[in-house]
Amino acid sequence: MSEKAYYVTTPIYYVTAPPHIGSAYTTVAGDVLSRWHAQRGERKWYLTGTDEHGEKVLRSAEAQGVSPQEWTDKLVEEAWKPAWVDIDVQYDDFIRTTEPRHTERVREFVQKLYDQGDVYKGQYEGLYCVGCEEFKLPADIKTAEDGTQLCLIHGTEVETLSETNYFFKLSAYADRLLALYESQPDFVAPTSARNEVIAFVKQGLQDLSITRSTFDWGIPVPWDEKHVLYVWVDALLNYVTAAGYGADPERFEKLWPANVHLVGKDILRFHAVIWPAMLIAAGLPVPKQVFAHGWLLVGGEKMSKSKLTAIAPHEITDHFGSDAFRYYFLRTIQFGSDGSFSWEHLSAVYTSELANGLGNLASRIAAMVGKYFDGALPEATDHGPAEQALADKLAQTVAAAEQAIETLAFHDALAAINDLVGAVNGYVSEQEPWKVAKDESQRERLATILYTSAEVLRAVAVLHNPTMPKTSEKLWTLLGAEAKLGSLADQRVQDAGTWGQLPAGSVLTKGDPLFPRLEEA
Ligand code: ME8
Repeated sequence: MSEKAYYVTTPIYYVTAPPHIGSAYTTVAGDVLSRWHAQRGERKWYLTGTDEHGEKVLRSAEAQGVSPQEWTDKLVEEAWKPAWVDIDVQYDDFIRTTEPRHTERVREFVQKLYDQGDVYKGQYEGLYCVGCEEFKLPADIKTAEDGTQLCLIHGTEVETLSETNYFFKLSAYADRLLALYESQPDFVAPTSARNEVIAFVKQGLQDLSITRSTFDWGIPVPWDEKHVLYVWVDALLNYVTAAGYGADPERFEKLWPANVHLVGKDILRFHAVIWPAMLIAAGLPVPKQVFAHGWLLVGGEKMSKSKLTAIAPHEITDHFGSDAFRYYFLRTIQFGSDGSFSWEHLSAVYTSELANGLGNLASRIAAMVGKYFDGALPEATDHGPAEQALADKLAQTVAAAEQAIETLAFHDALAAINDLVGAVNGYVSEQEPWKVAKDESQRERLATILYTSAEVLRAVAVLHNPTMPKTSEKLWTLLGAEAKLGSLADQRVQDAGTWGQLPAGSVLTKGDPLFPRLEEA
């Protein structure tokens, strides 16, 4: 393995409670992206994990009356990893910040910054939100009617800290950060996030307190063990420690720099300001991109564990299955914007696009090939303008989907594929194969209609495989494609638009519906 892998990461999540669909949203996006690159035949590496130090996790463990290590061990194994199985996420690595492979490298990293004079001792006086684990600026705070100061994100009261801590000279990196945003224009995406970050850095940066001394649940600071590292410095380093930084140079070279860090917009500044500054200070390359997506909202506010508005992923997958979950969130919310979840909307999209759209089309085609051709796909000997229009549409769809994924516009890619399915449904309605079948002299037309429809479904299976792997496998089986074309995993997205790949003679079988109707589920 010498070639650089496409390396995609999610935030590492605080283990204070089981995951909800907000954390699942980022994790699905990362999984689809990494599977898409695998489907292109590229090497890829998908990292997720858990952020286990800091006051927030400590307090949640204390509330349970257990040690933070016991608490995180239990939640990771019993809640987090199983949730990723529920939504069919295949990560290549799962890092926990309490693992020695992480803590040891983190200590080396900060020692390096200290030795080279980027860290000094000082006094922190200011506000802190434990929910964000963030030192807050006046602009991040709102004042309630009774005068309490509230975090804009959590709506909870911020705390006043007065601590002697070690500081990282973040302010010295503002110019280098601005130069980075200039020379690497895609470093922060989408554009709204980029503009926000640039405006923030242009105001000037304050040095960052990188240690805490009022509790001990964290990585001890190597030169002064009365302090633990600030949880965000610890957490951000997961992206390099998991990739072998300081431990496995060969592996590090194949993975770093990451192609994209997927993050929610709540943690954009950490990733687009503090993180590149830390990397520049250490002489390491910065990631190619930090992409900030929006929030899943409930009643207009960010869904969150602390506000009890959390929905567990399995509540949805139990009824709709993991593929519908994956499809729904990426299809209906523009990646980069906020979106609201509702059961009614999910049911409506499931029924119209999945059950009645793709599912019904596949079963109708398989049923007609069964009925009129004993299940063996006939040859298309009468390929005319209507068929060519679909072949052209397929090629355009592949190009559009590829381009959309390139910019992480999952919603556009899935819209294009859904549109293609709609076009085949329209074609079948217009061509009325069930009527054509009544006329023996029209056998070639009938054969052509069914071949054409099945051939587009062949490509749909490939295009949907990263998003809906279980359904795509079922579709591949329904089409009898494996016998002649090999496994679905070996099909290449970029070749999916080449017409005429599904061989005549493939044996179609109707099987169970791809998407059971909701009343049957
Ligand atoms: O911030 N809508 O962890 P976290 C969309 N440990 N995405 C959401 C969401 C919502 N309602 N709620 C959470 C942390 N997310 C740190 C990260 S990384 C070095 C350390 C997603 O458990 C979104 O990706 O609070 C958000 O950025 C992340 O979960 C925050 O997870």
